[in-house]
Amino acid sequence: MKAELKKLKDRAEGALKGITSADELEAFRIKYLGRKGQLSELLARLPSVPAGERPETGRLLNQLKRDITAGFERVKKSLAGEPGTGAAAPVQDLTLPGRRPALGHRHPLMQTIDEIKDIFAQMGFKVAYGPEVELEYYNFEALNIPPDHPSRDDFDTFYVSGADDVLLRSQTSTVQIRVMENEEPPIRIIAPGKVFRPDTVDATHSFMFHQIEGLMVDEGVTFGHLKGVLKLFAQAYFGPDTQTRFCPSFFPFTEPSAEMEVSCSLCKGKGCATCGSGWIEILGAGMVDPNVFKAVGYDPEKYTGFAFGMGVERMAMLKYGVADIRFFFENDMRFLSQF
Ligand code: 2NL
Repeated sequence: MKAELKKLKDRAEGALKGITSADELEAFRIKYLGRKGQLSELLARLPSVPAGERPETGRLLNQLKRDITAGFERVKKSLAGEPGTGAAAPVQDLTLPGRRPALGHRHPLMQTIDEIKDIFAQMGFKVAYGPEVELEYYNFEALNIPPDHPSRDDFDTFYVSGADDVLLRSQTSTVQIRVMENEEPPIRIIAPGKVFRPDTVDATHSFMFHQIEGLMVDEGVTFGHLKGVLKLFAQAYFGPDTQTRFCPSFFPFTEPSAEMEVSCSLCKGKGCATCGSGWIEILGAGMVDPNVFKAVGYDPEKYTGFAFGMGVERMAMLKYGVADIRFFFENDMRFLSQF
């Protein structure tokens, strides 16, 4: 009996060392400490031990039960992560698949801005930024829009309270004026950013949207340069088969002014439900008005330049077939995660 007690002690100690999970620990408890476990089995045989040895054997049995129970408790604590128990470290199953972090990506409008920036970068245009809250001077006067000019109605809004000459910019031309004030030609820049207008929100309008304006100024810049640069841009953005055409238009800051249209990529210019006529207007442009050059201190007899402006939302909607501008601002993951 004594020899069996010793064997049981060794087996239990050995088994405890190999335990790495709560399931294994529970199996150990049932096997050694359970009602039908190996300790109970020996205890049940106590009556058959010769009477002289019985008290001693009983004592040893109780001692063994305490030892095994203590070992069990020690492993239980260490499995629960309690430090300082000297037993096995907290168990980690290295075979479990990892938890993938939820990775985001840039907003589709920022992706569109990046793409357009890259195209113009290839033609030598640098990127310029400026404030979204502007002085009336940069938003209007410097752009040849005097206080009584009717085109102010399209832009006049979102004045900052407490000042009558501070407003949210209605186009990023303000940035280009600031660059021209500080640098001499040659100038080749694009200015992306948020702009604000008094438009009622619908599927194609928003009181806030993103614009990319561009400006090239040097001696001898012509309308031919304007057409060439913008045609190359349209073919890089919409595909090499894209046709372009220029229609007369008006902007206070350019003269002459034009709108550029591209052939519809869906119907190849034949006319369809999306484009109607086969042509889609994508941007406004023109030769910089001499009055703008005078405002920034450039000699309009020496320098000429062209400028253009396009809506980023519109460019993204045309390319990806987005039907409503509001999708860009609702932050619905079902929309955003498609890009
Ligand atoms: C549009 C049209 C345009 C410009 C923006 C510009 C800037 C300077 C001087 C002259 Cl500094 N012009 N910008 C010119 C023509 C059109 O934008 O429809 N934008 C959404």
